[in-house]
Amino acid sequence: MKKIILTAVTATILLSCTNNRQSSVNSQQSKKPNIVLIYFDDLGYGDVGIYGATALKTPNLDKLAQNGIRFTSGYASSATCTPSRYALLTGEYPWRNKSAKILPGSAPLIIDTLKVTLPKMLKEQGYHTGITGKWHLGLGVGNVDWNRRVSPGPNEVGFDYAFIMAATQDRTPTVYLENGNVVGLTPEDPLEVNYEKNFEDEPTGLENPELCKMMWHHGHNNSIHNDIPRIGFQRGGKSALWIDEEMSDTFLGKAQQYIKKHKDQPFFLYYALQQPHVPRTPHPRFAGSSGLGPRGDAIIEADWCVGELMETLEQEGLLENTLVILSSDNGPVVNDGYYDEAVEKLGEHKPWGPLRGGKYSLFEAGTRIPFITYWKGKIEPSVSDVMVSQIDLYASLAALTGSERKAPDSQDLLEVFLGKSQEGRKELIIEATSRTALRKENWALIPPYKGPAINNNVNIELGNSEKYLLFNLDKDINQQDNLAETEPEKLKEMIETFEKIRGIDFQEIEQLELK
Ligand code: NG6
Ligand code: CA
Repeated sequence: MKKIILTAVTATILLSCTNNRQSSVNSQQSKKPNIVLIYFDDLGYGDVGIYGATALKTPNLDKLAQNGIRFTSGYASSATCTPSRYALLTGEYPWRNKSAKILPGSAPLIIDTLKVTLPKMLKEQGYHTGITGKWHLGLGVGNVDWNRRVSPGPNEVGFDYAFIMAATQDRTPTVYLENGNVVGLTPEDPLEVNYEKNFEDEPTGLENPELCKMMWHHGHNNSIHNDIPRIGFQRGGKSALWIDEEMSDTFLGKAQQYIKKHKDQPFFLYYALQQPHVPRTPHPRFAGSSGLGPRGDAIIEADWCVGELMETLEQEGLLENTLVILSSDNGPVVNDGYYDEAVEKLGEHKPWGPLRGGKYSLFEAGTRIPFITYWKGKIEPSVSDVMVSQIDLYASLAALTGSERKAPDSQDLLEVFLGKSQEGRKELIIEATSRTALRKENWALIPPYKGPAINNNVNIELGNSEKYLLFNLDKDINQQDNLAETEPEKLKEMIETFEKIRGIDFQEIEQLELK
C-alpha cells in the first residue's frame, strides 16, 4: 500500500514538473514574435513613394516605412528571382548552387530537403510556418505528374502550409497548388505540362496571336491561357486554371486566413506577391488607377494588398508582437516580354530611382531594392543607409527566436534590423544571371564580363564591360564615373576581397558559361 502511495506521489510530482516545463515552454513560445515577410516580385527601388516615386502613389508601403526602418542600402541576393529566393530561404549565396537560376515551371526542387532552411529553423523554435504566393524554387524531382500530390516542395522545405503558384505568372502551369495538390483539378481532365514541345492542336501565342488579349514582345509565345500567352506548354486541367485578374485577391485572402488561423501560436508567414512581374493583370477595380498602364496599376494593387494585410494584423491584435519585413526579389524591368503599355505610359516615372541598370543587371538597380522593417512599439522610425542583405534574414531571425542555427553566408544583423545598431555588412557579393560582383563599404566592383552591354529586349544595361568597373557609391550612386584606373589601390583591394569570397581566381570566372 505504502509503495502504491509513494509511486502515486512520485508520479504526481513528475507530472506536475512536466506540466510546469510544458507551460513554461508554451508561455515562452507565446512571447515569441510573429514574423511576416512581404516579398514583392520585380519591385524597383524607385517604385515606392517614400523611396522617391512621385508619379506613383504607394501610401501603404510609405506608412510602413515611415513607422519603421527604411533601408536605403538593402539588397536582394540576385538581380533575378530564383537565386534571390534561394538565398532568402537558405542563407547561402545562390552562386554556390549551380541550379539556382531562373527556373522553368517544370524544374525540380533546387533546395536540398535535408537543409535546415529558414522555415525549418523557425519550426524548431516553435513556429507555425506558411507561404502564400510565388514559389519559383522548383517542385518534385523531375517529370512531375501534376495530377498527384507534387512533392518535394514547400512543405518538405519547411512550410507547414503552402498555397503557391509553381513558378511565375508568365510560366505554365497556370494553377495554384495547396500543400502540393493542384487546386480544383478533376480526374476527367488531367493537367499536362511540357517545356520542350506543344501538345497536338493546342493554340500558341506564336501561331494564334488573334487569341491573345495581351501580345508577347519577346519569349512568352507558347500556350495561351486566359487569353495571355505564356512560357511553356500545357494542356487540360481547365477547372484548375487561375484567373490572373483574381490572383492578388486570392493570395491576399489565403494570407489573411493563415494569420487568423494561426494567431495563437508564433507564426512565420512568407507572403510572396506576384506584382509587378509580367503579365501585369491588376483586378479591374485597379485597372487605370495609376495612369502608368498595368505595371503601375499592379503596384497600386499590391500596395493596397499590403494595407489589407496590415489591417488584418491590427484587427487580430497582433501588431505589437509581429516583426514585418518588406522587400523585393530583384530590381525593376519595364518591358519584360509583353506589350502592356509599360514603356509607352512610363512618363517621368523611374522604377530604378537614382540607380543604374535594373533587373538582370550587376549595376545597383538590379539588386538594391526597397527594404523595410516594421514592428509597432519596438522599432523606432528611422532611415538607415547601413548595408543589409536579404541573405542576412536567416541568421538575424535565428537570433530573434533563440536558435543556434547558422547558415553559410548569413550575418546576424538583428540589431540593425531593429534599429539598435549601425553595424551592417562590410561586404556583399551580388549576382545577376550567373555573374557576380562585389559591394564593399561604399564601393562597388564589377569585374569584366563578355556579353552585350545592354539587353535590348528589356532595354537594361547589364554591367558587362571589357574592363573592371569601380564606383564610389557615396559620390556616384548612378555609377557613371569608373575609378578603376584612377584608384589602383582600391581596385586591387576590391579584387582581392572579391576573389577571396568567391573562392575563385577571376580568370576562371571568365571561363564560366554565362546564362
Ligand atoms: C525571363 C523571362 C522574363 C521573366 C524572367 C523571370 C523571357 C524572354 N523572359 O526568362 O519575362 O519571366 O525570366 O523573372 O522569357 S523572375 O523575376 O522570375 O526572375
Ligand atoms: Ca522577380
